[in-house]
Amino acid sequence: MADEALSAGAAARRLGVAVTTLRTWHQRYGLGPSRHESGHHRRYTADDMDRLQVMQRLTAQGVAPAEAAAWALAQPARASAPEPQPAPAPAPDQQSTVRGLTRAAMRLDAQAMRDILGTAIRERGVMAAWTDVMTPALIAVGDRYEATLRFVEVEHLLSRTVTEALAAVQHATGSPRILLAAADEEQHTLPLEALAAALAQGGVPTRLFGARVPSQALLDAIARTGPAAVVLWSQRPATGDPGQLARVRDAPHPPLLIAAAGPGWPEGDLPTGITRLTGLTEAVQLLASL
Ligand code: B12
Repeated sequence: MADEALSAGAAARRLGVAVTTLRTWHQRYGLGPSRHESGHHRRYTADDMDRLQVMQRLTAQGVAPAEAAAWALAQPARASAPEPQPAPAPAPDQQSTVRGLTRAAMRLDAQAMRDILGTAIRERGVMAAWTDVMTPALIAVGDRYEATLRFVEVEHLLSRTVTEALAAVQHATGSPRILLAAADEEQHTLPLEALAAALAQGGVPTRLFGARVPSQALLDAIARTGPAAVVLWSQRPATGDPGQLARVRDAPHPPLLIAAAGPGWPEGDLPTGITRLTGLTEAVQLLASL
């Protein structure tokens, strides 16, 4: 199709995607048609189609659309490079695991998800399974929801299955000195569950309180259990009120370490005495060393 330029409808048919998907890719990621013919809508050239094919392949594999689009836009044009290099992609083993998990989630196949997650945790350990397999699948599903406002059921079943897989990791024995909680009204807990499972695998017990812990309940739990460390997770700015952290710090017997984790906390300074955690590995290392 050297000189052929396709309408949006023809391009969508050739790729097997909806025209609305092409429009979204155009508006959000700049993957639009580039040939202009007077009196006509713009048309998709061979180079445009190459880029769309990369976008389609990577998103089908579970790569987040923004990242897939970056690879697609980085494709060399045919004229300047007669043999375009295929877009580099994550390592095949990890890539196919993420693809398998994302596809199983899309078809609501909980058993297949359980099998994939169980194997990933067994073979890679919790930390790599979370970072290399669960996180990309969750982000892909979240992006799909954001782009379409559909597949909430997929997000729920995937979350539930991730929770089950992480909870199946054997608990560490001993008296827990680490308290893990989500901020008030915060329903996102999976990263905390990954943290609890990773610490358990390293023999460190924790108390995981889970979602939506009101400030006063958190203070009561601290007073009753006297933890050495408290990690408070906020996923969304709506729940990242730093006042919650300051109240823990000002408790009569504050923990040695008070950590704010998650993208919901404000980017600038947090109240004095609060440690910010930005990744699972860092969090495990710090907490295990206490
Ligand atoms: C699963 C999920 C849910 C599940 C949560 C289930 C559970 N038990 O946790 C359910 C269905 C409940 C849910 C609900 C909602 N969700 Co939701 N959800 C997600 C999803 C798909 C994954 C969340 C997750 O676990 N992320 C963890 C990892 C995968 O992502 P991350 O936090 O960006 O990771 C970074 C860091 O946090 C760090 N990191 C990763 N792991 C760890 C671990 C530790 C210990 C540390 C320190 C750091 C760390 O590394 C990453 C790179 O920087 C995200 C999509 C996404 N992109 O995250 C949406 C997402 C977070 N949800 C979103 C929204 C809007 C909602 C709802 C408001 C939807 C609604 N309209 O009702 C509600 C929230 C209600 C509430 N009061 O909280 C938005 C948030 C947008 C925003 N910034 O405000 C997102 C981003 C989806 C989207 N693209 O629109 N959600």
